[in-house]
Amino acid sequence: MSQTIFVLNGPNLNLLGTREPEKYGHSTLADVEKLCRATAARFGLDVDFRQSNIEGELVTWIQEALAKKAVGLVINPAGYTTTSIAILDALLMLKAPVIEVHITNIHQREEFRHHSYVSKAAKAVMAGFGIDGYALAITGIAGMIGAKEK
Ligand code: CA2
Repeated sequence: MSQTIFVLNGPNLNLLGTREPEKYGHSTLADVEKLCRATAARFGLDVDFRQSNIEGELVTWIQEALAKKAVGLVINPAGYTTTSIAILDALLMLKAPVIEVHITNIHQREEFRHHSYVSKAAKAVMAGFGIDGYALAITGIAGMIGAKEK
């Protein structure tokens, strides 16, 4: 049976690579998806990769990850990081490891970006590695679930 990691991306990340490259780099979200698929494939894992600008849609997808028995979930909640108790509540229902990813180091930025509700449900947080943070998160999940490199 296939083992799937959900990779969810929050608001505005559909525009990655088109604005503020000095902060976020030049890679697009399609590049991030490719990187996630390639990293997961090394461990024989599948990726379900999605982006939404709508909080409730992200909540529904987290519930879907639970229903479909995803082996892990990577989330860059973007602007919902600091506001969304609904996303936190959904993530708290998952038994599978949740990894929070931020492309930038949120702790080096404005004070309002420092507090994350999502961190309460995260096994680990990657911040400041650029898009490599997604690959590191997937490698981390592979280790946590005992998936061996093929
Ligand atoms: O560093 C991250 O990954 C963030 O989650 C990105 C969010 C920001 O609100 C968080 O504080 C940190 C912003 C995502 C904006 O998406 C972009 C759109 C166009 C170009 C670059 C980023």
